[in-house]
Amino acid sequence: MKITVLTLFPEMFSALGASILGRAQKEGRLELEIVDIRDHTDDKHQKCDDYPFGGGAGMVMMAQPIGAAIEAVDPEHAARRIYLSPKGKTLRQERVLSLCEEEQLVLLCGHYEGVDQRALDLFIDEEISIGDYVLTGGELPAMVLIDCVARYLDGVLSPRSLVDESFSEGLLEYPQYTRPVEYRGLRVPEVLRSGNHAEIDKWRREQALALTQKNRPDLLK
Ligand code: 4FL
Repeated sequence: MKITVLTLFPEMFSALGASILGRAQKEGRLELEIVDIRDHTDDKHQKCDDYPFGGGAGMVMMAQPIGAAIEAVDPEHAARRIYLSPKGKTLRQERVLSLCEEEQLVLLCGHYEGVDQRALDLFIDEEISIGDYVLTGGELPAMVLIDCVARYLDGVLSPRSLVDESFSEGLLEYPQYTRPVEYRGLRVPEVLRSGNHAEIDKWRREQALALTQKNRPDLLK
């Protein structure tokens, strides 16, 4: 999959060279292109934001540099074009899975008080929020989306972890333990060392259900 990010802060994306995402890129399953919106401005001072018509606090990102950047990276509109925005539909795992089917994504990161609506009307397919909070910009949400999608690209994640994820079907994950058997007086639950896989599955389901009831009762409805 190819993901193009349009941002005023390209240096923020250096984090994506690390870990599993770095490997996915080296092995060619993920291609990341980070584009500086400022490189596409017509303005002689490279201005990309301006005061809002109608007044109000803060600045608005101008349509022209965004339009020029998008048309430069995706001239045929081959990509799914997404604007990361607190006004979008909240990202859920089902949407992550369906986005994995796309060959190409363009992610627009907003800043300041928002983006000129005409840039969204003309160039964006969909707005996605990563949660009900406001950040300084769309860069971290874009990285969250990239991370969610990348772990499903072939080989990024072991198949075993994917199986276990669906095993807990809509519930929160059960608690995990590794060696040693005792740490600061706390022991690994005996059932997990019993070798009885029916009992282990039963225990994990009960734990997952109890945890979901406690922290996310909305998921049980
Ligand atoms: C985007 C917040 C997506 C949550 C400020 C600019 C945001 C955001 N999800 N806050 N963009």
